[in-house]
Parts: sequence; structure tokens; C-alpha cells
Amino acid sequence: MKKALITGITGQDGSYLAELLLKKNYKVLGMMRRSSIFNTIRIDHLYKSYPKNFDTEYGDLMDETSIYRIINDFRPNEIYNLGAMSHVGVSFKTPKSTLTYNTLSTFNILETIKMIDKKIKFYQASSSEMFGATPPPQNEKSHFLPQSPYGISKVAAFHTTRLYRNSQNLFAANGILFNHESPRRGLNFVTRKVTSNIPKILKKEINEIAFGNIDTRRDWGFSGDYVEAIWKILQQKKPDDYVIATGENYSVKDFIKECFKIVGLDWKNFVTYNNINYLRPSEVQSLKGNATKAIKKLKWKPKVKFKSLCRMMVEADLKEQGLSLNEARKLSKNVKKN
Ligand code: NDP
Ligand code: GDR
Repeated sequence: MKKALITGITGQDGSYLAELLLKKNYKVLGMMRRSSIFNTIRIDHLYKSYPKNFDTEYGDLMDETSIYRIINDFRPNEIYNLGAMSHVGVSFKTPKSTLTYNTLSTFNILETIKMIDKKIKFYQASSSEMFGATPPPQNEKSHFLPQSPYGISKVAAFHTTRLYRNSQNLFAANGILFNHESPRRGLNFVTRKVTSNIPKILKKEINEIAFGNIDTRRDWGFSGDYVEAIWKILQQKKPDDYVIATGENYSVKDFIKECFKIVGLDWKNFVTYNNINYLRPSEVQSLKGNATKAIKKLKWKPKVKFKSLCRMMVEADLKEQGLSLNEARKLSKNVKKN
């Protein structure tokens, strides 16, 4: 039985990846940090469904003694480093801790692997944000021109991973993932912000949603598809770096428009702007990945495309707030313009 350690287990990707590995009969240990209220909502079902093969352990990416203890005790075959301060906008407000967490965490784990067992395979959650101002389409050979402290931290961690692969002969690989979303996406990322607020508009709890720049373009996929690619990256004979993307991009405005359309509302009546809270000091204008290498070598392909993703997220948020799509469409007839 293979054993996998996942950092960032309480996050969106951590939960989908754990689910995938457990279905593949792995024993999975998730590393989580202590929080003042329980934040295991995305993984609670896994403790119940896989009592023997799934567990979590307290640790912190900044505390290398905790990383050493966990790896030494659990002896995983694979480590997936998903833990990070992952919000680009917030990284402008907390640049130092973002750089520290997102970069040193990778060093801490790779150093520990080097000391304990060089056969442990390592996956680093790299990001399309690293490409920043480089125009689309972006692939593995595109330049990194990060536009945020988050982007810079991920470039440093990307190169750290390559360094340990090349200089220490470790199986250390990067997945350069473009935006991927799901009903489990954090509420302050733009897609989930849209889909979680639509039911509130329908129930007249709010009458508008404020955004920053909605002309930026992103290549949006589904997290459930992307964790499949993450797993495949560690199953290759040799460690390498792969772009994971759908190859299509849409503006934030397109996303908003599509989601409002699903429930029968005209987005223009409910959108406002708040440049102080949501406009970033510098922005990544357009991301569109070329995943040819992954499609060929990993034999991976995204299944969920843009419109299905919008529909999946809208329906999940309606359901979470007690509405069916039919009920939502009926309510939309009585919701007034802003
Ligand atoms: P989330 O923000 O949903 O999850 C991040 C996870 O990291 C959480 O479990 C969080 O714990 C944990 N974490 C943060 N800091 C620490 C720390 N100091 N010690 C221990 N754990 C910590 O992110 P996603 O699941 O969306 O993304 C997973 C990874 O992939 C991240 O590294 C992200 O940067 C990267 N990525 C994501 C993309 C996307 O579109 N989703 C695209 C490309 C890369 P807690 O719950 O306690 O906050
Ligand atoms: P991103 O995702 O920055 O691409 O990073 P996010 O959903 O935060 O922003 C996407 C785009 O929407 C614009 N935007 C807003 N964003 C947020 N969050 N809230 C708003 O109100 C708003 N209004 C407009 C943003 O400016 C941006 O252009 C995500 C994260 O998951 C990273 O961890 C990951 O590495 C990258 O995707 C790939």
C-alpha cells in the first residue's frame, strides 16, 4: 500500500487529491495547522469513509521540526506540497509572510526528504501566476514575470524544486497549474464569490456584489480534474515540470455573465466596483495555458469546461443555500434591478 503525505489538506485541492488517492487505495496523511475553530469542513467526510486509511496530523510549514517528525514517523512514498498562502490579492497586504511561507516550506520539506529518504517523491504546487506579464499562451518554456508577492514566492519555490531535482537527484516535480475551481473553492476567490452570492441576491439578502478588475482573463478548469494530473506527475519515470490548463480563457466578466444567466438574471443590474478593496496594485491580465506536454506525456485531459464549471458551481451554491435551479429561476423574476 502506497503512502502519501499532503500539506494543505484542509484546502480545496487537498480535499480532492486525498479523495482521489484514497480511491486508489493509498494511505493518506494530511498535515494541518492548528486553528481556533475547526476548519476541516472539506475533509470531514474522509475521516468517516476511510477510518483506516485517512488521518490528519498537526504540523506547520514554518516549523521544520514538525515536518521532520511527520515525515520520519509516517515514511510516505509521495509528498504533495499544496500548503500555501494562496490568495494573490492578500499577498500584497502580507508580502513578507507570503514569501516566507510559500518559499521556505518547499525548502523545509526538500531538506527533510534529503535527510530521511531520498526515494520519497515530491510534488510542488506551482502556479500560472509565475508567468505574470508574459502574454498568452503560456507553456513550460514561457518566461516567468510575476506580478505579485505570491507570484514571486511561487517562482522561488519552483526553482527550489528544480534545484533539488538537479543537484540532489531527488524525484522533485512541479505542476504549473492554471486557475482551477470547484464548489469547494474558497469564498474570496472571484468565481466562488460570484456563485456564493447569487443565491443571496435571489433571496434579497443582498442586492449587489462589488468587484475589482473584471476584464482580466483566466484559464479556468475544475479542481477534480487537476488533482488527477497532480497524481500523474508523480507516477512518471522521471521527474519533470508540466503546465496543466484547459487551453481556453475567459474574462471575469464572462464568468459573472454566465453564472447570472443560469439563474435568469442580468448581471449588469447587480455588479458594482470597489477599487479600494479589490483592485490589485499590479495585475496579471491574461492567462491561457498550453498543456500539450501534459496531454502527450501524462495522457491527461481536462473533462470539465467553462460552461459546465459555471453550472456546477452555481447549482452547488444554490443547493447549499436551500434552493433548486427551478426555484432560483422563479425567484429571479421578482428580483428588482439595482
Ligand atoms: P487553498 O487556499 O484552498 O488551501 C491552501 C492550504 O494551505 C490550506 O489547507 C491552508 O491551511 C494551508 N496552509 C497555508 N499556510 C500553511 C502553513 N503555514 N502551514 C500549514 N498549512 C498551511 O488553496 P488551493 O487548494 O486552491 O491550492 C493548493 C495549492 O495549489 C496552493 O499552494 C496554491 O498556491 C496552488 N495553486 C492553486 C491554484 C488554484 O487555482 N486553486 C492554481 C495554481 C496553484 P488553512 O486551512 O489552515 O488555511
Ligand atoms: P487568481 O484568482 O488571482 O487568478 O489566483 P482570483 O479568483 O483571486 O482572481 C481572478 C481575477 O479576478 C479579479 N477580480 C477579483 N478577484 C477576487 N478574488 N475578488 C474580487 O472581488 C475580484 N474582482 C476582480 C482578480 O483581480 C484576478 O484578475 C488564483 C489562486 O488560486 C492562486 O493561488 C493560483 O496560483 C492562481 O489562481 C493560478
